[in-house]
Amino acid sequence: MTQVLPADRGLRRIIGDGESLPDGQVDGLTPDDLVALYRDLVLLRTYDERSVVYHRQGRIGTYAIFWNHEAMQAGAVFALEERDWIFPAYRESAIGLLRGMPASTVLSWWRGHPAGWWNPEDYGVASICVPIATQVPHAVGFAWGSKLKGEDRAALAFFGDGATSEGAFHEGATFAGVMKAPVILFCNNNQWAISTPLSSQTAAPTLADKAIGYGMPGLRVDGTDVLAVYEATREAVARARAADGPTFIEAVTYRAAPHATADDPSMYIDPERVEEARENECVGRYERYLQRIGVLTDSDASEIRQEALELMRAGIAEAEAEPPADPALVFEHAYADPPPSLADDLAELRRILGG
Ligand SMILES: Cc1ncc(C[n+]2csc(CCOP(=O)(O)OP(=O)(O)O)c2C)c(N)n1
Ligand SMILES: [Mg+2]
Repeated sequence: MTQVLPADRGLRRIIGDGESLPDGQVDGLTPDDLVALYRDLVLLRTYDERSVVYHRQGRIGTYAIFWNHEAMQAGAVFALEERDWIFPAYRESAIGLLRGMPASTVLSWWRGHPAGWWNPEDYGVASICVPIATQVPHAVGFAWGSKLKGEDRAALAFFGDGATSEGAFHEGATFAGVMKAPVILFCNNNQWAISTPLSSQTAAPTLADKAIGYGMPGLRVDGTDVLAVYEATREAVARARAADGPTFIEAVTYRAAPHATADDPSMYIDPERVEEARENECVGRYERYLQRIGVLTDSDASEIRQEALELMRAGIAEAEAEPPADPALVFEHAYADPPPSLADDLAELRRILGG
């Protein structure tokens, strides 16, 4: 039986600060890999920044901003193979872009349009879960099922610090440990669950400490260091492939943007911490690292940014070109035998929409 040790409380870090903190490196990553990872970060950052603008222009609905979460998302996905599945929450809504999903699909999701629905099998990306932590048991069940079928697949569930207080997280993590499911439980600890701080969420010194209770290793990384995230996830994937079971990763950051476009964090957040997080934001931090080690020039960087911007412009144009959805869809798929009152509700909706 593998011995599970308490989590190391120190934060794993690879990227230095260009001054007193030296840069490290990750074995096995070529210069092309390093640039590919940068491309992923820029794609996510551009998606996120454009989405906030599109929201303000009334072109998408309420949007969960993930600014400064890109390193956790891109670093973790980079450690997976195509056959491995990703189980996102709303904070990782654009994760499919890293698997070739069109930007218009994700934008349509935020427009509440059925063109935003995808077949998870096409991308190895499950549906976005908004109910907190519900994707954890989905990922664990998927991973355990894959193991029973003798497939060599891992699953990775993304969730937040707040999710670790939910029953669904506890059930999923317990199951994963007992069944030795090949799953990675990836917690983006941004230290807030809307306005609830981490200190109200748990009395545990770290979230990674929870892992020992489920019989799995807990790794703790700097969530704004894409290379540290990648390396930790790669270790977790190796454990999953070696039939050693699940791993819990706590990636620590500080939420540098509102919870969502409908939130006003000035009521509760510490502006100095936000300022500090914005100065140390993950895309710029990685860009400076790549420039220090001579892998990225300014013109490469601006070309990559331009490409991402064009992809987004094309994506929103495509999403907006979709014909309006039939309002009846709101009522479909809810009941096998719909109650008669739904017909009245639909008629009222059609009247309001003028259809
Ligand atoms: C089961 C459930 N309860 C409450 C909510 C309302 N809610 C939406 S986001 C959120 C905070 C979640 O925080 P965290 O897990 O830290 O994720 P983050 O938003 O910080 O990425 C809550 C409580 C919900 N969506 N689902
Ligand atoms: Mg959180």
